[in-house]
Amino acid sequence: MTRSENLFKEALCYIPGGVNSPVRAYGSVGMTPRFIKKAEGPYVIDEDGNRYIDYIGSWGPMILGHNHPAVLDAVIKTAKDGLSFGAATELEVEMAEYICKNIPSVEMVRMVNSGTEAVMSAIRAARGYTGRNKIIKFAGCYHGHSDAMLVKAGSGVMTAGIPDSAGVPAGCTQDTLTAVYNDIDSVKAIFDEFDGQIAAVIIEAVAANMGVVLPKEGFLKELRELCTQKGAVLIFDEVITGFRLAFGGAQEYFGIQADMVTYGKIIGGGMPVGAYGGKRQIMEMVAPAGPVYQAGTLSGNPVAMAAGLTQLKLLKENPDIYSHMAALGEKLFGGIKDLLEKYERKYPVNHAASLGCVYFTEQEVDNYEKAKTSDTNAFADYFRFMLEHGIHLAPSQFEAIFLNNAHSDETVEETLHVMEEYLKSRA
Ligand code: KE4
Repeated sequence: MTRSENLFKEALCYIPGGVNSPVRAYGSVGMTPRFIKKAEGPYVIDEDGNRYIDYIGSWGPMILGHNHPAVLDAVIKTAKDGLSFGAATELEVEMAEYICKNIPSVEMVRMVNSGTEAVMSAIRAARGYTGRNKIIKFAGCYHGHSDAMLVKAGSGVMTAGIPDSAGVPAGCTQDTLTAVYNDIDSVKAIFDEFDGQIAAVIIEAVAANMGVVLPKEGFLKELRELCTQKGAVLIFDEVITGFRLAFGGAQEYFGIQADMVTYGKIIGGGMPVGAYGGKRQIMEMVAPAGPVYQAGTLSGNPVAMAAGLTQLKLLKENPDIYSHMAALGEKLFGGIKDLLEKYERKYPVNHAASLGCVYFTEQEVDNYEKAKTSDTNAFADYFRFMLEHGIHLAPSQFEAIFLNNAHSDETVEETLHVMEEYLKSRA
């Protein structure tokens, strides 16, 4: 048995499903999950010494590549002064100021410890600010695992085919209404039915938890106008897209300003960090400034702030990182499209900047229902081949390929070579 197999056997005795997050269990691809020992740049190395070109990147945080020396140094240096105080620190102020000065729509921001916590808190603030209860989300979008968001969610919920989730009382989801991604009429219908009751609309401006689905031309603009007209808070969940699609995230990439934004992943540099922010009049509802309660023992942890701030500063000071990743995105996803055409596979490839995916279905995918037509067994076969040939992809059709700045023409060419070997072997 390999070390990964042994470790998984042991893990299954002590951790539900053997993992601390469901998608890591490789459930939908029918393999033993690889236990990763270390990582460097574009690579991860598993416990058996196998090296892979990595396209998970910890699900987005490792945008500079794994173990960037400057981020690592900042963590070590800060840790030497103490790991956590449960008191205010200068680093928290620096992080908050940095985000507010660089993201035009964010006038105030609160740090938390995960994307889930960021979304849960943003929704509570929006409800407190508007005095309304209903929330609109989109089928296939994933906004973390807080009760109210586990309705037609993407990511691991979609991967596991869990209709929603056990343990979530109807009372927690009765105010969560689901619209169809890219269908503005489905949003208008909900606003008409629940006129005056909608506190917020939350969306992934590029949906990256049902595979990758891009907003149709004009969709986000219409959503912005509708929320303004109805007095509903527009929340961009930028846990994935934040500081990835551009330094200013989806708001910059699409030129649309949300009322609130949630962050995670990249702003932590690999450490557990989330944040939510937006207009001052909304954020001043949050305790202790206002009546919306939210708290966290490790929120704004200095070591995590040091990692995140170092990463954000490197991204801002080196804008060519974004053009580099965009070019690699064109090379990788364009190359995959060319190969699929060469081997007469009519699978769509969706991508935006450094995010993308191949759908194992023969129709364009612009929403949840179409994403669900994918042949997940065919995906699993592709995943296994790629992994066995040194390419570490997300173990689910309903996740994204994450490029990072440590990838290169060489790693992309190697990936395309393996992809062609796969297509050739299944021709
Ligand atoms: P976390 O609580 O996992 O930090 O963030 C939740 C979240 C919120 N919003 C969006 C748009 C997200 O993509 C996520 C989490 N992303 C998944 C990847 N699809 C995390 C991977 C996992 O669950 O293990």
